[in-house]
Amino acid sequence: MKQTFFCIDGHTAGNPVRLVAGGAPLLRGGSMSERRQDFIDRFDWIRTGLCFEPRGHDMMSGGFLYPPTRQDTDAGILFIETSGCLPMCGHGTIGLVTFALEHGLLQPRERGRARLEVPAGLISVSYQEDESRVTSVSVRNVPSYVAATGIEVDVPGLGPLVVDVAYGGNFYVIVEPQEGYAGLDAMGAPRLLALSPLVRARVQEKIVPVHPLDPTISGVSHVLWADAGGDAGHGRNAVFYGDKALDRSPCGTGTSARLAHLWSRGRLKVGQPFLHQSYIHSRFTGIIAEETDLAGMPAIVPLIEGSAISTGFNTIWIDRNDMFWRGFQVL
Ligand code: PYC
Repeated sequence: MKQTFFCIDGHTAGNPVRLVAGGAPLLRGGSMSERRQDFIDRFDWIRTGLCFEPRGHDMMSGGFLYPPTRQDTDAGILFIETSGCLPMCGHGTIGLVTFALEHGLLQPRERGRARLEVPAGLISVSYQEDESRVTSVSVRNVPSYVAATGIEVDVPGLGPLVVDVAYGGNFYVIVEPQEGYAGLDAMGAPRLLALSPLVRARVQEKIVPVHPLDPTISGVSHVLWADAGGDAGHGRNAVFYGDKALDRSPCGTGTSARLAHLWSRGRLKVGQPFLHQSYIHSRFTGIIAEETDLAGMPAIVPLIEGSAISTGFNTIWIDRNDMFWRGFQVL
């Protein structure tokens, strides 16, 4: 038996986005968080089949659009990625919304804006378009906050580090330059890839953050190596996710977590633009739209702006006779 998926492939600021426009399974649940749990329980093979080799690769990321579960939203998004089904993905949202609008798969009630449900909560997007393309998307993300500070870890091959944990739709370890970490270029991609799982594991031994409103969102999943931006921006970062992925984009949920982190330290104010570069120097602009309260905790509402490019249609089938129908990773 084959199951066929009609996809629009592309990238947001260099990181892959695969919009699965046909072939989405029917999901149970009254919210995207419940649908995410149902997908994880019954259909995770679709994620691994489409994201892992041989149909995907270490960085593969994407999602499905679903009908909304509420009357006041335009659509729901379920994210899939090599690391799992994320509660929220910023570069994914920018890409999925861009491709869906360009191909008439998303038709918001109000031109230029859409309200969307994601597993992490409600978000909204505003977008700019010319005759044939969506030229930029700004995501008003879920409330973001700092979950823990001053965590001391001893990382084999690196030594002691002091790190913080912040939430921007996923929980991030944030590593700022310090004695053991002189910055992105001093470290280089191969060392970032080798050290990040160790940093994440050491932090996971010390803290398991849980979202105050949704206990299904828990645990530190991503590592954000922060750096100064140089002449071209206010900051640069490299985000590690899954087992072998270094985000090619500046990472939307990572940038959200970083905005909350800088704000909590008094280094960024509401309304102040933060031009954030990725490891490969692609860019998002982050801005704190407002301060808020999340279950009694000080938090911010981030806006993340960027753009995406589609690269083609991709009809993929998963054939149960293929010994690699679930996909594989080489770790
Ligand atoms: O843009 O939020 C993001 C993201 C998460 C993982 C990779 N990119």
